[in-house]
Amino acid sequence: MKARINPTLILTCVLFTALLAVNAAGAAPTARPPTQAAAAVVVPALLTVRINEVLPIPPSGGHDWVELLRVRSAYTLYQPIAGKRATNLEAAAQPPNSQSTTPQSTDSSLSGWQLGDGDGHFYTLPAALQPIPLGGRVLVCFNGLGPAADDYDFSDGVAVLHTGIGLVDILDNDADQVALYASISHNSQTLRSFMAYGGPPTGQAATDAVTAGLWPPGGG
Ligand SMILES: [Ca+2]
Ligand SMILES: [Ca+2]
Repeated sequence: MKARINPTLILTCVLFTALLAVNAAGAAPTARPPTQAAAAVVVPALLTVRINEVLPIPPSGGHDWVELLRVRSAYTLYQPIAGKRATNLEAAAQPPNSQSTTPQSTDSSLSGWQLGDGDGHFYTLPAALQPIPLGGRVLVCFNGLGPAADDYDFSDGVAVLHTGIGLVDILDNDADQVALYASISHNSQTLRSFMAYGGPPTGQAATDAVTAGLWPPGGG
């Protein structure tokens, strides 16, 4: 099902991605290559969603936004015995002839996840959002238009969400941070991705990010 949406709003959120977005850091998974002494067995991809880009300073008439991306994550088991050595873990994790946007696990719902800044503002991803496919993106626009403007359909690779009137342009222009939790309960176990800009992060999310290994201690 696809909610009604004003194409102009999508354009406002998407148009300036390449020029103005700030790359998120610290959350990208890294797949280790197999060693020569062991054969690699790659477990199919699991849900890994990261903050991909943020726009804290929008162009005139635009609004802050954050883009989430579901990346492919592979766990590699090392066995002493042979098997065909995988040379490309991501490719090996993908079944033959499948599409890159095909969901690979059933735990891909982001419903109830929370995305927030360093000032205690948090947006809860709606239950109506479809499961996010591999390679799929979720664009959260902090524009106050509310869920009536949401696009939950990933058929074009991206769902577009709109915050309510109480969560407009929450990203400070000079310095702020963005945290993505997989629950309304916030701790190092539920923190999925984190980034900060303009200065050192602060508060509980910063502590959680360091504990979770998503941000260096004392990193700014
Ligand atoms: Ca801003
Ligand atoms: Ca803020």
